[in-house]
Amino acid sequence: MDVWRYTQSGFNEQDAVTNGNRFLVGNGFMGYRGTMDEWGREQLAAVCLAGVYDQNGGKWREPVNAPNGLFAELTLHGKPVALGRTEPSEHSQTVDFRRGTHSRDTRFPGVRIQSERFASMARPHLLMSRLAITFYEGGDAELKTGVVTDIWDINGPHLFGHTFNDGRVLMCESRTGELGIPVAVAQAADCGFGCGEKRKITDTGVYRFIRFRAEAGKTYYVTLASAVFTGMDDPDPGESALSLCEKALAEGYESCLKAHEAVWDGIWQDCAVELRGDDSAALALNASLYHLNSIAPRHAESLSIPARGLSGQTYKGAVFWDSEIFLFPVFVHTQPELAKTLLRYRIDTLPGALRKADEYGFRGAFYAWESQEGGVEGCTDYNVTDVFTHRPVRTYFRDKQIHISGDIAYAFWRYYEITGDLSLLKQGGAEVILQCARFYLSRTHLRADTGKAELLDVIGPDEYHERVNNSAFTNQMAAHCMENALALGDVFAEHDPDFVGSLIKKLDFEQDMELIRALLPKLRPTFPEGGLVEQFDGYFKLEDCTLEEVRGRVLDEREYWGTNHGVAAHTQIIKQADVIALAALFPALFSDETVERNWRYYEPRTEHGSSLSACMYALTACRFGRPDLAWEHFIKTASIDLAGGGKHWAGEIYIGGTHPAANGGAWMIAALGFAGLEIRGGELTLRPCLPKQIQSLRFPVTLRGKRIRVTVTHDGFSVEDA
Ligand code: IFM
Repeated sequence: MDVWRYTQSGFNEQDAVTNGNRFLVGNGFMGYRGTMDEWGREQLAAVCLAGVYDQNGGKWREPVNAPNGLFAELTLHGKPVALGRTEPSEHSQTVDFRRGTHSRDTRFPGVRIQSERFASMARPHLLMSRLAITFYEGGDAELKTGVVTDIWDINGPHLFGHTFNDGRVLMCESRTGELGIPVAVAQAADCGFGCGEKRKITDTGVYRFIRFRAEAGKTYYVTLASAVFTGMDDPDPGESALSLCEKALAEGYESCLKAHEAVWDGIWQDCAVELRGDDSAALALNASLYHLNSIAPRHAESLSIPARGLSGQTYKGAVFWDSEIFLFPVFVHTQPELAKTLLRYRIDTLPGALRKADEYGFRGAFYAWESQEGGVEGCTDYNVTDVFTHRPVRTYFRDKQIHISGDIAYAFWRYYEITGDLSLLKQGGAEVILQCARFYLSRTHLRADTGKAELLDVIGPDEYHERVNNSAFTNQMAAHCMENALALGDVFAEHDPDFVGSLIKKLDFEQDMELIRALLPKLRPTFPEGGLVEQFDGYFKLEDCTLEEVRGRVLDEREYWGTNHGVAAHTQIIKQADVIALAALFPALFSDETVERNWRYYEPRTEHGSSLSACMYALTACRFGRPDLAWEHFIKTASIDLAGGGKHWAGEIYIGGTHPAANGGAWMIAALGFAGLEIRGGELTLRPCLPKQIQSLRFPVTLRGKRIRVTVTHDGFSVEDA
C-alpha cells in the first residue's frame, strides 16, 4: 500500500462535496477544493482565501472565495464532456501527500482527461494545472478555460464590480462588498499544440476558447497558471497577478512543480511521522499532516487557521480555540515558526478581545469565540437554526465560552515552556496573558458566605450544557492564566528584569496583580486523588442515561442536541471531551489512576459529536497505559477527512469541511500519546505506550532550535540528531 497517496476509483455524485475536502490542495494563502476541472458553483468548486472576510447584508460574515482561474471544460463534437453529466467508463481521483498535488484520470466516451494541479508552496499566490487530453477518436474539439466569477458562496456574493481583461493573460479584478478589498485573479495558458484561441467576456467570467481538430490517438497538453492577489497582501493585485502568471508560464509547469515539491520535501523532513505496522493508519496520519500543512500560514507573519481550514466558508472561516489547543502543539514541536505565526495572530487581535470584554461590561481581554480578521467576533447570538421550527435558536457560545481567553494564554505559556524562547512573550504574549487574567478577575464572583471564587454562567468545552456554574475546565484555565500572570516576573528576572515591571506600569496593572494574588487560591480548583471530577456544579445530578437512550430520543438526524430543549441538555451525555481535555492539558494535576477513573466515567457518556473529542480520550488513555483504548480514537481522529466523517450539520447549518483540529490531534496522539513525548525546560522525556498495531514510530521534533529524531518500538526508544 502506498501510504503517501490516496486514490478513489469510480464516480459517485454523492461524494462530490466530501471529495472537495478530501482532495483539497492548499498552501496557507488559499485552498483549492478537490473538484473536477470542469466543475463550478453547483459542485462547490472554490478557491478559499485565508484571512479575507466579507459580510453581505445581514448575512453571516465569512471568508471570501476567489474566482476560479483553473476552470477548464472540453467540448467534443459540440457536446461538453463533464463528470456528472457525461458517464465515464473509468474515473479516479488522487491526492499525493508527499508532493502536494491533486490529479484526476477520467475516461469518457471518445476521450480521456487527465489533469494534475497544485497550490504552489513556493509561490503562495500561484495555482497551476496541467491537462492531458487523449482522443480515442478524431473530431472537432474545444477547450473552454478562464477565470470564472460564478463561484460557490454560502452567504455571498462577496465580490462586486468585476472588471475583465481578455488579453493574452485573462484577468478579473473585483472588490469585496463590505470593506472594498481588491481581489485580482489572472490566468495564463500554454497550449502546447499551437492552436488559435478566441477570448470572450461573459456574465460568468472571462474565457478563452481553444478550438482544434483532434486526432485519434493523440494527447494534447495544456498548462494553466492562475494567480490570486488581494489588496491585503499587495499594493497592486492586478499587476502582480498578471506578472506572476506570465513568469510561471515562462518557467514552465515542471519547473514550478519542482520548486513546490522542494518546499513540501522540507515540510515532511520537519514533521513526517513514520508509522510502521499498520499501513491504513500510516496513510491516515500522512493525510492528517498533509491537510494541516496545506493550510498552515507560511506566507504570513501573523495569521491563524480556521476551524474548517481552507476548505470553504463553513464556521464563517473563523479561528476557534482549536488553533491553540489542537493545532499549536504539532507546530510548536516541529515547526516553531508556524506556532509563532498562530500566536502572533492573537497578539494582533488583542484590541478586538479588549473591545469584546468591554462590550460585555468586563475588563481585560475576552477573545472572540469565532475570531475573524482583527479579532472581529464572528459568532452570532443565534448560531443554530432549529430543524423543527426553522427558527434561529439563541445559543451562548459567543458570550459564555469564556475559556477561550485562558486557552490562548495557555498556548503562550506552553510556547515558552517548550521552546525556552522569551521573544513571543516579550513581543506581546505577556500582555495577552495579563489582559486575559484581568478579564477573569473582572468575570469572577466572590461568594460572601463561603469566600469561594466562582465563574458562573459559562460554557465549558462540552457545548451541550450551556450556562453552567464552575466548569472544572474553565476554572482551571482561568486559574492557570492568573498563575502565569503572577509568574511572568520570575520568568524574565534573569534576562530582562525590567520588562515585566514596565509592562505592569504601562497597563496600570499593579493593583490587579494584588487582586489576582488574593483571588487565585479561592478560584483554583482542587482535584482530590482518585476522585471523580464533576464537570460543573450539579452535573452529577443530571439524568444519568446512556448515549443510546439519548440517541433514541432524536427525532431528526440534523437536530441540535444542546441548548435548552436539546436531547442532551438535561442529561449527563456530553458532546466532547471536557474533564478529559482538562486532564490531557494539565497532566501534572492528575495521577494516572485519577485519569483512568474519570476516563471510564466520562467516555461512555461522550457523544464525540465534535472532531475535537476523540483525540483527548486517546491521549489520556495512553496516560494510564491503555493504548488499546486509545487505538479506536486514534483511527477515528486520523482518518476523519479520508473517511469523510465528522458531523455535517448543527441544526440546519452546514458544518462540513476538513478538520484541522483532528489533524493536529492525530499527531498529538502519535507523538505525545503513543510515544509519550514531553518537552519541558529544554529536556525531552519519552514514556512510550505503543499499541500492538504499531511496530514502530519515528518522527522529528525540534528541541531548542535543533532537529532531533525520536524512534519508539516495543523494545525501547532512541533519540538521535536528525
Ligand atoms: O471549537 C469547536 C468546538 O469546541 C465544538 N464545535 C466546533 C468548534 C470548531 O471546531
